[in-house]
Amino acid sequence: MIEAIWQKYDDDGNGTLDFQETLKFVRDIIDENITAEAFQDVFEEFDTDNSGTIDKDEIAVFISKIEHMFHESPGKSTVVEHKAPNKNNEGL
Ligand SMILES: [Ca+2]
Ligand SMILES: [Ca+2]
Repeated sequence: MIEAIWQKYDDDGNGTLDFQETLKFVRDIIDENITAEAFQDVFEEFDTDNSGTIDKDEIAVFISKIEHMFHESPGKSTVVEHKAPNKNNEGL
């Protein structure tokens, strides 16, 4: 997954995502209307070594937190939304 992100968003191919590249990624997957100002704080939070770029270790943390934001289930990984018994084998 991370490799795919890099291929898509590391525009200059230098192996890290700079602010603009990361912003593009975030706009695509989280919030297309997020402002650069609003994202600045997020970027700095995840740029844990303060290099000014996001490397693959940093994006891994980022993604895990994003996923947590999206699936706000408290800790349980077993998500069974469709409890209805599959009576007639239709629908899949
Ligand atoms: Ca780059
Ligand atoms: Ca960094």
